[in-house]
Amino acid sequence: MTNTDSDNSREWAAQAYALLKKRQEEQKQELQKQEEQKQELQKQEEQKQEEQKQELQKQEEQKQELQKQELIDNVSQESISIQSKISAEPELGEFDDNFTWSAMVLAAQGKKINQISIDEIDWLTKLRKGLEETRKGFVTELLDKLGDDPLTPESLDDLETLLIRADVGIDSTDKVISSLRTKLNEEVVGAEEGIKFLKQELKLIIDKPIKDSGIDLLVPQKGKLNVWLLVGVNGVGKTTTLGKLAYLSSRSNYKTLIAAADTFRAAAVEQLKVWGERSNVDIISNPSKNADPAAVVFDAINSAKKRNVDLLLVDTAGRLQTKNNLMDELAKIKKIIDKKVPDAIVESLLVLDASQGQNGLKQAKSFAKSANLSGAIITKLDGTSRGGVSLAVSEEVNLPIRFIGAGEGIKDLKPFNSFEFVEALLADK
Ligand SMILES: Nc1nc2c(ncn2[C@@H]2O[C@H](COP(=O)(O)OP(=O)(O)OP(=O)(O)O)[C@@H](O)[C@H]2O)c(=O)[nH]1
Ligand SMILES: [Mg+2]
Repeated sequence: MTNTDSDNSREWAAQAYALLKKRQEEQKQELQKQEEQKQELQKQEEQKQEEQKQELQKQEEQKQELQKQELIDNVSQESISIQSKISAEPELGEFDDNFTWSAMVLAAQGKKINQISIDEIDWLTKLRKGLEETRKGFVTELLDKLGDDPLTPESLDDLETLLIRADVGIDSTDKVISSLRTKLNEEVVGAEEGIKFLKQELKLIIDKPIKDSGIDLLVPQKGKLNVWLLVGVNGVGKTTTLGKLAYLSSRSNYKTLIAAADTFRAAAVEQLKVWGERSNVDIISNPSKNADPAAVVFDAINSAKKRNVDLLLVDTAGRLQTKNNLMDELAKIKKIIDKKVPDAIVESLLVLDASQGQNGLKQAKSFAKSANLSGAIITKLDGTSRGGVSLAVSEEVNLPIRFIGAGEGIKDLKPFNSFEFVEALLADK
């Protein structure tokens, strides 16, 4: 964005802010009314639960019974903590630098004032804040080094080091640096122009696998069963991401169903239930211990067919006894889907934790070899200094990034937008 663009956009942002503020005040009154009703209902529910609990306690005679109760308490405590993470609604913050930057990014994509929402501003603010750590060791240092002087071969060496340090990966870094070198040989490149060129180059890298896939934005195809498998090693955010996807999908009026195919971890189904309730999506699970994940998927497909489901989201285990088991299990799940619904549109989405940097990239490569992946979802972009790994995933594993997550809330996942990502990665503050 140039200076003149910035001035116009600031004015634009101020108008947008005033409009959103007014809209929010009206909504607040309505929300307060709803909140009071909700609290009243909750009070009644709590009373009912308290009565039920007392009744249950009376029946507890044996020690075994007491232990069972303890287990239930543990699970519901976990549920409460997940519930509190996922229910935060965005509020219009101050008219500050965050707002202005977010509004400018929206304006640069052709959005009109009355088309923007607090949700979008909130998301972009989160993304920019989330990538702050990555930027700190990168853009800030780069701008300091460049000053207002034109780029030199030495500043390209500095840039090379900084890109590698931000986990952008060797291949992507080589590509960007050699394009810049060619440009430098042809003309004088000022600092601002250099950054603009860098943004373009990074965007090209991220966009390539997306373009190659022929699908710009991954959405369920209507009239067919779409099955999205969420795969990845343990703890990367598969279940959380699935919960956020269920919310996005049901809110966009796709008939959605969840298959709880992580039968390895005991609390996985309970964790999913909380997300399912929050997004109003049903879950197919098998309560028996060590149930076969492929059998859960089998049941879920039957149910999805009966209910005319658009999107079936499948949660899978991240940890099994060995890595081979994990791959075998995924293959078995795939086989069941192919056999039962050969015309289903299947997406195998690798969930990657950005904070794992190059380690995550290694995981991606080994999954890509055996799991026939069709896309990636990058999570935990909030507060990591390794956000650059997204570029390495695009360049070195050739996977289109489909969604990104930057927080534990239900709304903290959005379809991937390469323009917004690169703007946030190279924002100048
Ligand atoms: N900060 C942050 N935390 C996240 C994000 N996504 C997930 N988490 C957290 O990461 C932790 C692990 O998330 P899960 O969704 O349980 O991960 P998983 O891959 O399903 O884990 P397993 O089922 O054990 O393999 C939880 O504490 C989540 O709240 C994110 O985008 N940002
Ligand atoms: Mg999980």
